[in-house]
Amino acid sequence: MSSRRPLIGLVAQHNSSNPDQFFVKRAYVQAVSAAGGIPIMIPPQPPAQLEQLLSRLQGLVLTGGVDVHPELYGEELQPWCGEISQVRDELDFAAAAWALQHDMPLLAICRGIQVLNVAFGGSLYQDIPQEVADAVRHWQSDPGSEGTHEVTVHQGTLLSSLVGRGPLRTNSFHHQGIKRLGSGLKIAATTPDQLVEAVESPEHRFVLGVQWHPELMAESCPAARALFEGFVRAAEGE
Ligand SMILES: [Mn+2]
Repeated sequence: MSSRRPLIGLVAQHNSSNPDQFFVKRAYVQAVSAAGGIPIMIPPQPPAQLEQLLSRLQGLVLTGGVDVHPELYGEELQPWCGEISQVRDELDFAAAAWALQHDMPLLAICRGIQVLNVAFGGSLYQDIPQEVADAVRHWQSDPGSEGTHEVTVHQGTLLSSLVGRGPLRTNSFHHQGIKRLGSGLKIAATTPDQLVEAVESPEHRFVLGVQWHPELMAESCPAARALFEGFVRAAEGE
């Protein structure tokens, strides 16, 4: 670990049902700190100011949260789409675009992988139980520290270099998922129902999205820790 820890931006979470609050869940903060980074919350702010803030960071985490508005991937809003925050959408897509343009290490978690996919021109299922036949259970009632479905890690990927090639047991708290893969993204992991659970961008130094929540498993699972450690190492190389 370098003596000067990299600054890692955590995109603030926001729910339209509680619009006066920006927040970041504790587990993201703890996982980034434990991996050697300094976590900083990035709230919404004017675009030029946001860019100034991002330019001082060494890595970006797209955190979990509410659903992406389907108009951002060219589809009609369906009744089974969940809560949406326009404030959150604007912040996430602006921050993601900046990170991709400047090749800043980016770790995209849950909602984050969905934002990443849409930023690359892909689309989403608005509700997996409605739109995917024979899907495995992607919304668990067990605690987030426990894995409930198996994920196949594709060989020759950044993900496999971090966690190994064997299958992972991951938690699952999502009702949406990747439908059409964004152009330029590579699939790094799938569930037995063929849902995409991880993507990465080979054009960038470190752009990785996972559909599960490694921050909730970081204390108990070495493979979850390895994602944050690899990400912070990449940020140290900035
Ligand atoms: Mn899942």
